[in-house]
Amino acid sequence: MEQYSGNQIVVLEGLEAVRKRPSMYIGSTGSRGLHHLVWEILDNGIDEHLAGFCSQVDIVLQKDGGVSISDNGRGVPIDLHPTKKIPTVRVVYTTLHAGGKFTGTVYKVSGGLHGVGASVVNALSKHMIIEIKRDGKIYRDEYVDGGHPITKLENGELPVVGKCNKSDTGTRVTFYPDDSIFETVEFKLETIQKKLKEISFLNKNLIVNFEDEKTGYKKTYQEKDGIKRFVSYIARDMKHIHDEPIYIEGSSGDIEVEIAFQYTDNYSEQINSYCNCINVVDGGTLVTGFKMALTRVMNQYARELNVLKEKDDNFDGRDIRNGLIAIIAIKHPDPQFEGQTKTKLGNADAKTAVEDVFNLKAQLYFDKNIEVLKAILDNSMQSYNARKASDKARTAVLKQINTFDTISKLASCSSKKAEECEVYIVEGDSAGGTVKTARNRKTQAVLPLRGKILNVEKATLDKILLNNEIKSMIASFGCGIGDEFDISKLRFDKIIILTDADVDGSHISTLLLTFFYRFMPELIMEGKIYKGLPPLYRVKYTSKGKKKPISQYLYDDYELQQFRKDENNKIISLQRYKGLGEMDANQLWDTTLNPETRTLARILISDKIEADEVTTTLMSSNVPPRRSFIMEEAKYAKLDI
Ligand code: 0RA
Repeated sequence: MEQYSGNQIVVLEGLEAVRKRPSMYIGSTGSRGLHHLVWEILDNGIDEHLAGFCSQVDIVLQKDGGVSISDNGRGVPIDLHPTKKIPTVRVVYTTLHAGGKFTGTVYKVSGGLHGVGASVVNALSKHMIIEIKRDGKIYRDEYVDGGHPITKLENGELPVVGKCNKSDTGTRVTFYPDDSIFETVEFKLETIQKKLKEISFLNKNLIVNFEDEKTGYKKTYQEKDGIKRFVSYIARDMKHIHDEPIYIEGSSGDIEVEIAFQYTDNYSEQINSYCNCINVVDGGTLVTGFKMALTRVMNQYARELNVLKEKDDNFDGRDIRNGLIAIIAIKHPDPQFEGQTKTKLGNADAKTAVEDVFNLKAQLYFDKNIEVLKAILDNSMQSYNARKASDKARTAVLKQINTFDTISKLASCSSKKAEECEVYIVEGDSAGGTVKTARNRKTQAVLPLRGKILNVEKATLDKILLNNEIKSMIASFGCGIGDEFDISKLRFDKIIILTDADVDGSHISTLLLTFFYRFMPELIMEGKIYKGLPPLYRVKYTSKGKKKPISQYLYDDYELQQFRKDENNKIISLQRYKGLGEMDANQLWDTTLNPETRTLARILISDKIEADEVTTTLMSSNVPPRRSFIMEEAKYAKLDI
């Protein structure tokens, strides 16, 4: 400790705590945590911009591994701190601030969610330099090994290291992340670019310069149209319902509100919200206010323009948000972040502020832009009609389901105890007939499907509910579909798909699994879906030492191959089953239905595939999600007769 000047011991204890448990302050010591350091220092410059004193920030990734972030704000105060008796700047960069900011009096609004404070960055850096331009002078303070100051004070003040123009003010922070703490100290260009782009969208009057000294790459970010451009950017590859994003702004009390939105022909909605430049991922009051105001205003117009007739219901909020891309950005003097991850805004006055601004300004806009308004109302009407159609279809199907016993092709089982019952979904009436004869009537139900079922990959719920095979399944299972699905009502413990072992059969299986996955996914998640595995061959043979010929079923080509290798066996005849229909009831019972001897494969979805799919879906709305099902390793039951 002796190498460091003495009077800092107390404050350094705080920074020691940060070094001991960095993750508590910055989330992780991986790449994410590393970039957090940059965001933290950047935030301070942006706060100075929000306060109205800074028009530019410069970020440089230096050749020597350091990062420097400069702003042309007022410069961090260097005067003697009244209680600590050291320059204020040193207090700022070596004291852990509760909440992290120069809160309250200095800044009206402040980011402060990253909010751990610049001292945390210092604590996690092996070297940090602060340079300040104020009053025509340049000051410099320097720290090593996690915040130990090495600059000698002169009468308690920082030394002046140079001169500048009186009007030239600002702060430059340069830091070198400690490679004994971070798993990586490599900054990612892409991550930084994305952040700087977001910052410039959210601060339309700010100039952001970036330079990577290692590669010579330079870029200036400035988005004079702010969040309006942000919306255009998000919607850049989508088809628009109207040309330009709509932009409105205003304030309510000391809360400033900006909203930009545009409608696309997508079926989803995307609302991103920010409070004091912090992305409030889980929304909260500001999003609620927006949704409520949007619904109210659009329903009002729909009535005025007679888009909705007297007999019609109001638009549902979802009808109105179909295809919507929106950014809501507010500035709040005292944001309250809630939830486990502090990513939801809780201030009730934010809701009223957004509602007030939207009510007033959106109407001013729409009154002047009737064509845009009509296009949006038309879009809402389409969603409204689609929703009504699918509600109607669902109600109709549910009604039919009440009388299903008379219409369904299901051959029921006599037991009503779901835990002992199973249903075989069988391809075609003829195989269905054999299974019906062969089964155990007490516990095994049979549902024959006629030919192929509808491919539901692209169909909407109202379309698929018109399909008879699907209706039979919904009726037979008894647990509803889609939003109203309730697995506790399922009438069977196992749903067993039984198809021929050919191309058609495997196609039917895939269609069934796709249907389950899209409309009754819990059936798969809960492991209720199985594939029955009928044998592919029946072999008659004589074996050394045995007089009588023996019959055996073989379930796949591999088994046949193994069987042929056994020199004790002499094959008399080999039958290949092309379909279930070639087996008689007894054979079918023995090989495929008898729980003691049959082979079933449970259908699961592998995590990896699911993860791939999420990515694909997020990456492009046009690519249908890839899907794949895997079968749990099947236990092969061998059967001698
Ligand atoms: C407190 C008071 C004043 C400026 C700042 C903080 C300030 C902090 C940072 C951090 C990075 N850049 C900054 N720029 C300014 C204002 C003091 C005055 O009245 O001049």
